[in-house]
Amino acid sequence: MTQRTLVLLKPDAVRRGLVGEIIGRIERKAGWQITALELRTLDRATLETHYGEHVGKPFYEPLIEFMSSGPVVALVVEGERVVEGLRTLAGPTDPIAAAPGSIRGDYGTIVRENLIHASDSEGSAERELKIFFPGLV
Ligand code: 3AN
Repeated sequence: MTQRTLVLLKPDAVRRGLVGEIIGRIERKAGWQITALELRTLDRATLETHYGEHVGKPFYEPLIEFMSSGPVVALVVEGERVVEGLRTLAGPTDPIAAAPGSIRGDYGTIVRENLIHASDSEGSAERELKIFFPGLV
């Protein structure tokens, strides 16, 4: 089943020079394709739309601050079961609980700075792709 998903390489991944490493892992999955890619600094309005479900949670403000602290790399990835596949590649939210071999498990320590965002369902992917790549058909 071909799908598409939104991936954000967060400011910690860019600052630490892990963009190539992470994109390489995505590229090496057979049949997956990167169909859009951009380095950009996110404004507050974009982040508030993206993270709307977390408004009011204690980690919300620090999350918005962190996500706007430097450029991110936004990507669209397409391919076989790519929504579920990228969540597996990323690992669970808490990098200490994430298995070695996953991106968060290999490179992360704290929950906020967990390197990568990947849409959590096909519905979220469509919603998030409209926010970050509104020109996409
Ligand atoms: P995921 O990115 O694994 O889907 P979400 O959507 O629950 O996780 O959370 C979005 C982002 O909010 C996470 N990637 C992380 O940066 C941050 N976050 C989530 N839960 C916490 C928490 N308990 N403490 C600090 N930051 C958090």
